[in-house]
Amino acid sequence: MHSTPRRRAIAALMLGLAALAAPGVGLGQNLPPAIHVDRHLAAADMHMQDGDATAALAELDRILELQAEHDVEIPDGFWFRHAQAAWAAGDAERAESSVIRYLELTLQEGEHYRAAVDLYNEAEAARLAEEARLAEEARLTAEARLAEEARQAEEPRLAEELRLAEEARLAEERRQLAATPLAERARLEELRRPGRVFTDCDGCPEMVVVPAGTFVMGSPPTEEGRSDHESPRHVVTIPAAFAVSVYEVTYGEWRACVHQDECPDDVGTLATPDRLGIDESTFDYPLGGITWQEAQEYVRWLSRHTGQQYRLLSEAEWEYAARAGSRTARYWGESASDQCLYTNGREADLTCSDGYYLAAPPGSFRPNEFGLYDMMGSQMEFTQDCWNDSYHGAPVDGSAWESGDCADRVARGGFYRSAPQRIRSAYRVGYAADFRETSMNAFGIRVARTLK
Ligand SMILES: [Ca+2]
Ligand SMILES: [Ca+2]
Repeated sequence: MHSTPRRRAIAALMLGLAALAAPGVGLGQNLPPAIHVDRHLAAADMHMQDGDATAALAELDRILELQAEHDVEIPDGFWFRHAQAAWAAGDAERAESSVIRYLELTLQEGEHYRAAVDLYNEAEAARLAEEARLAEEARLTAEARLAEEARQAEEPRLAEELRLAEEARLAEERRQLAATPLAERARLEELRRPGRVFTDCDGCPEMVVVPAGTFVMGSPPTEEGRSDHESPRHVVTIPAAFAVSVYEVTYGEWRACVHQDECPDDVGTLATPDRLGIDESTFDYPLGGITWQEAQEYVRWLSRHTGQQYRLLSEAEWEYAARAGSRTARYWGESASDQCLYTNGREADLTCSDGYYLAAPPGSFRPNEFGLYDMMGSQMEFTQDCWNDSYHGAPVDGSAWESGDCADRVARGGFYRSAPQRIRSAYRVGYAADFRETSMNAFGIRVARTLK
């Protein structure tokens, strides 16, 4: 582009304007630097009054530049004002170093001595807290990276084990089928038809057939809220379909056993029909406050009463039934955010409301893919298994683990006062077999039936 006289005139004008606009240059450039120091001090005061500490700090920093360029004297109290501005601007590190400069220069003689000591303490505490926060953040990041590496390292092995286990299960199923007479085969097929719902007596729990299958038990190292009790992850085969009670056992169902003098009458003190506002004649809410031993009495009675094999679920069966094909932390997904659609839990840590502080009637929320309600939340459910600290040596055929710490039994699923990290498919906890939780009636029963 050619430069015309007009263009040259405009360029000269712009240069002149730029020179006028540059601080410290132009009209005031011949003034002594000390006057500019006073100007910046005044501007800093104004910004502080306006609540703009960042702008105030920038003005005070200009004074430091002037000192470096022209060796002007730093005014009295400068470092205290600098520290105050830095503190107000959220820069605790600079606030601390500036207030130290102030105290070094003035010792105990400074006009702002007391306030400076206070600011020093505050800034130091803030810096230490920030350092601790950063260290914790770095630790968590490193931990998360290691967990992710561990998860990725075990995924291929688990996938291969799962494939082989499923193949073996199907081969065994075909072998058994071939060895079964035709009429018997038809009876078994109907008996074990997944999703079939039945009741074995008036007042017995409603049952649903859960299919045979294979699954990965335990939580991945990356799962939020997990504990080491939930590892190592391992593949479990559930060799045959079995039935699981659709809901947790209710007070009404328990009363049927009580009426025959085979179950104790004195369980459950908190979630009474009166307190829950439920019609007392129905007793239609989850039984709570029972011991593992009483749960055994109930399934023994149910077996005698119906002539069928009722029992508690093994821990592996429980997790298989709860997951219902899902591999996420919860059967509705990875996060707790949808919990209120699926169960009754403690709402304090959630962003949703499930509408129940105490127990909720069965069927108040959505079931999982197997048609089971409240596997998690509502009542904590005892399983048959003895407590073991980890899954090292755990059975992989779906049977109950009857060795280990057998004074304690495994309970699953969390309950209506549990925090979200306990309302996960893999969460497990051990309680004494004779422990009765009376403050919140926290333990209930879900039953299983063998299908033969
Ligand atoms: Ca609730
Ligand atoms: Ca439950």
